Amino acid sequence: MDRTARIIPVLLMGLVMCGGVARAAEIGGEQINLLENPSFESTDGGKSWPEPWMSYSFQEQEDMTPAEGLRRTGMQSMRLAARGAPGDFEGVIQVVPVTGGEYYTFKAYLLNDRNERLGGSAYVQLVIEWRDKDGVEVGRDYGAQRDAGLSQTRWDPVELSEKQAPSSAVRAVVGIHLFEGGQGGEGAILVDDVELVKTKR
Ligand SMILES: [Ca+2]
Repeated sequence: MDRTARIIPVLLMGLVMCGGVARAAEIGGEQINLLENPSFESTDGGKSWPEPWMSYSFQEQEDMTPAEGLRRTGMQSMRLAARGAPGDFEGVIQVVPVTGGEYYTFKAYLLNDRNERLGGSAYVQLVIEWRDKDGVEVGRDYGAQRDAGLSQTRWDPVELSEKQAPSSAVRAVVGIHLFEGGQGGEGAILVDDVELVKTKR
C-alpha cells in the first residue's frame, strides 16, 4: 500500500468506518482485548505496515515505523519519532466498535528510545475519541502526558482507566499520539502491547 494512503487528517477520522463486529468483552471472566494486532506485528518480518493500525500526522510528514529489536513482545514494536515541528503531532490509531454507556480501559506500554531519547518539548499521550453513528465526535478522553522522563530500559505501562463511552457513541478511535509541543520535539518513543478492554463499574 502506498504509505501516503494511510495519512488520515484528524478531521477526517470520523469517516473511518469499521466493519468489525463488536466482540464479547468477557469470556469466562477473562477480559478480551478489543484491538486487533495489539503488538504491532507484521506478517512478513516487518516489511509491511502492521494492519489494521493506521497512521496520521497533522502537518508535516509523519515518522512512524515498525521497530525490530526494541520490542516488548513479538518481533517488533511501533516507533514514533519527533520531527522538530513545533505545534505538530502524529499518531497511530485503530477504530473499534463500542457500546454507549459502557466503560473502557485503554492501555499501552511505552519505552524511551535509548538511541534517540525523547526531548525538546515533545510528549506522548493516549487519546480516545468517541464517535456517533454519523462519525461525529461526541467526546474525547486524554491520558497523562509522558515526556523525556520515560524510562529507556523498562517498558512503562500507561493507562486511560474506566472511561465511559457517551450514550450515542458507536465506535472509538483509540490512539497513541506524539505531540511536538511549542518548541518542537526530538528523539523517539516505542509503543507495544496496546489493549482496549470493557471494564465493569
Ligand atoms: Ca510487538
